[in-house]
Amino acid sequence: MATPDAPPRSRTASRGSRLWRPVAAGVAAALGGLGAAELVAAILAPAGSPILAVGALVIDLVPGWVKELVIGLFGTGDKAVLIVCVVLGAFVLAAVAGVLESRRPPFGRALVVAAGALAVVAVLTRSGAATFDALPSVTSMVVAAVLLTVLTTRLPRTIADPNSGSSGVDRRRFLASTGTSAGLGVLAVIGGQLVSAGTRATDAARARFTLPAPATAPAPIPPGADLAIDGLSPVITPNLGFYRIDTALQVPRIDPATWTLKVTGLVENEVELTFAELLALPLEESTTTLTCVSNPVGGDLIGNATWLGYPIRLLLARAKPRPGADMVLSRSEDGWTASTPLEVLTDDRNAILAVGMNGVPLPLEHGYPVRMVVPGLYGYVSATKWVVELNVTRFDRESAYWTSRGWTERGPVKLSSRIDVPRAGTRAPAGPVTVAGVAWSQHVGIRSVQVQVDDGPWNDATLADAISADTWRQWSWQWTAPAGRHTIRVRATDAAGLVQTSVVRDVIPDGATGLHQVPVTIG
Ligand SMILES: Nc1nc2c(c(=O)[nH]1)N[C@H]1C(S)=C(S)[C@@H](COP(=O)(O)O)O[C@H]1N2
Ligand SMILES: [Mo]
Repeated sequence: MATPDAPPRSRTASRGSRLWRPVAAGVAAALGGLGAAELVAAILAPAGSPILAVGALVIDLVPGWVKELVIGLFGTGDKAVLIVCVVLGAFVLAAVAGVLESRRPPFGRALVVAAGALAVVAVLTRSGAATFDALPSVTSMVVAAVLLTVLTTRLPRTIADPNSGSSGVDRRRFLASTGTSAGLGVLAVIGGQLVSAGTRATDAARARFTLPAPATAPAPIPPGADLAIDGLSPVITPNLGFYRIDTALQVPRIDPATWTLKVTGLVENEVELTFAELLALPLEESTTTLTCVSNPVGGDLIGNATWLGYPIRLLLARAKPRPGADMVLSRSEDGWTASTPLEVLTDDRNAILAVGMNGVPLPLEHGYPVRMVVPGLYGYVSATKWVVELNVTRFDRESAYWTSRGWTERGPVKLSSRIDVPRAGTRAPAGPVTVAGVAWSQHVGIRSVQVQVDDGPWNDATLADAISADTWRQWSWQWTAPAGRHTIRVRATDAAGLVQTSVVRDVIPDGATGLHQVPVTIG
């Protein structure tokens, strides 16, 4: 009696599993891909999470009433709901991809690639996105496509014929690989969350921390220091536009509550300072232009900021360097080192342990909670970010990260100048053209700037007011431009009378030289 019912029932069952398995394969592939993406995002490209980017894109695209509805229904849980929806959406697509791939390969893979491309678009259309931020999405696309291919080829062949043998082995193999992919994906998501939790905690600590006021009123920046010319670098570089150079693949996340700075080595007294102790010291504000030795002529690896910090010379005075010491090897939390001449850290310049940058706590990528800022030296021998140790030592005993890699032991900044406007390749009508830029020779100062057109005479530029010898100085020159192709060239003279050299040298081993020149077409 039961026999007539059996065939239809088994057909239903097999149709069920026919769908169930490719769906599982698709979802497992998606989990593997998304997990890989979240891990890569957490470690390498925090702005690159495809899930968050697609979520943000959805926020931008959905009509206002949907947003209101979701906020009305879920309140502050709206973001979580959005993320769950994006993930569910990804799973639905993945399920479809699984079925497609098992029936009409390679259409499943094509769908995965299309979804990956959508994620890339979502990531790259976020404001401030860099090309690199696409890495997690591309990773997820590749991982998901590969997993999908592997898993669908492992679908038990017995589905087509439930009565043929060896179904158990196939099924187990399929379940094992699907389960492994899904499980690794989930683990990767969790790993990514753990990694980014560190960043969030540091961000939160930084947000809670208010900078102490400077102990003495800082010298005001003269209003005439900024010529406010369109296209000319502002005299103070905003933190967001400040160049960033370091070897840290992942920005060190330091809990200021546990941060300490140790002064060690050839000293009478080893000193250890906590963050709270540092903040309680009289801090001072000073404006210093930071430059990278890798800055090519005309390059933008230079920025000027107002730093709040404590003079290193006062800390060293407490530690009392022993006779014979001539260098301080500063070390960052991630092991990077810089060797700075002891005399530069003990003379009267504003070499500081900085905690503030342009009125806010140091941004994470600029050294939070504490970095060094030393006027007059390139960053590689002075500007240690995330600093945790000052080891007083000797140049003949120790070398630092870059000085043991072919860069010179001492790195004073070279006198240099740059044309900001007009930009290279500008076309402008004949007549008045404003030529403007910046010139620098930190801790020496700029005396004059001159501009030359083609092989003509050198013309004196107008200088903006100097903030101090430790900062760059804006300049401008009014040019009555005749029609034709021209080359504009700039050179500076420092406060000691040294004229910037026209000899062209590469950045390695101690900084580029040569004159910045800009070709323009007039008429
Ligand atoms: N910990 C650490 N500090 C560092 C570096 C680094 O790689 N690691 N790079 C240095 C170099 S080469 C320069 S030019 C400056 C750049 O500082 P900024 O990224 O704040 O502009 O930081 C210096 N401090
Ligand atoms: Mo640098």
